Amino acid sequence: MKLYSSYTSPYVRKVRVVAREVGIEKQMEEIITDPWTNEDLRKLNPLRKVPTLQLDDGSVLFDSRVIADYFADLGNSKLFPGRSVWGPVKGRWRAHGLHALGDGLLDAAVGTVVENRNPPEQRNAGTIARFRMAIDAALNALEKSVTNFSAEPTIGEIAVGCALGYLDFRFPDLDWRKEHPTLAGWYATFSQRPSMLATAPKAPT
Ligand SMILES: N[C@@H](CCC(=O)N[C@@H](CS)C(=O)NCC(=O)O)C(=O)O
Repeated sequence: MKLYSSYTSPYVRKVRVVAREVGIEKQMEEIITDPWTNEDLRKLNPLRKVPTLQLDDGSVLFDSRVIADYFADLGNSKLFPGRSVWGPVKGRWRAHGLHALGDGLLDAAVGTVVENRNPPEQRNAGTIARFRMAIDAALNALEKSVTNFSAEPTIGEIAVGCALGYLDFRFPDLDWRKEHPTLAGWYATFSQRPSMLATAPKAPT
């Protein structure tokens, strides 16, 4: 299978981390592409985004949530706590809720980066302020809930780890650790996992 990816996308990083956590990373070939300019990517994914996964039978999966779930299935892992005949597996909604919060933090951070690529006179200050409020509130919510994080990571912890890594990569002046010391302590350990070390973002493009 082929993973259309980039070295800097945090959504791609999330699926790369999952692939390594569940041990299927050698089954995929990575094709580095620029989703902003590669119109051929749209033939696979009408949204022209990375990550996009093409399976060996030619079928295509996107976005990162779907690809990560697919990888977890392939690796027969419990990263996405599911359902049993007795109902939701313990921790199911905590993990999925944390995944949504991590992705939402990413959406606000990536949205800010994209907005700031516009010439200064075209940037929307209101949009940037709205994203900033979401980033700050998400960090505060994570600081409150980090003591409930699972010691054995789920997709929720992975999404949060990738989001914090992205803040360090693109917002080095944010200093989020100062106001969120417990989260910072968790991330100091989480970021040393082999899957995180192997997928650290490369220089900004
Ligand atoms: N919700 C999507 C977001 C993916 C996404 O926005 N990827 C960015 C790179 S960070 C992209 O490909 N952007 C190209 C575009 O928006 O045209 C996911 O989780 O996969």
